[in-house]
Amino acid sequence: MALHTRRAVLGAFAATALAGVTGAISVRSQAAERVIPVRAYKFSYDPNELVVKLNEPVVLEFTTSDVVMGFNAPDFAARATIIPGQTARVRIVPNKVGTFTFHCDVFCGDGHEDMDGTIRVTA
Ligand SMILES: [Cu+2]
Repeated sequence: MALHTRRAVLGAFAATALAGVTGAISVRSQAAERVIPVRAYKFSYDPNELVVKLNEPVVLEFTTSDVVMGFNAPDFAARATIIPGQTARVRIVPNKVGTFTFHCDVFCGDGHEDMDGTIRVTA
């Protein structure tokens, strides 16, 4: 095989491989759910108001570098234990419009009782 022919073959292969990757990404983004990163601190969440749309599934991703904390949203039967160095994922499908409270349900220190936030579900 002449050198220039081999290059052309390799080029075609690279283009095909790239198209495959691009295709995979676009398929994935269509199916991917909205992710909301939430950082937990002693004794707050950032952000502490999560605004989501009715019936649009979201994945909350909790991280912390402080101590073990919790997330509990009783209106959506959702909870997680947030462990330093790990990511805790909670999937919620907001099925009602309104403002709902979530709170920390793992005792994490003196400010624990005030550690809360809201999920605002809009139509
Ligand atoms: Cu706590």
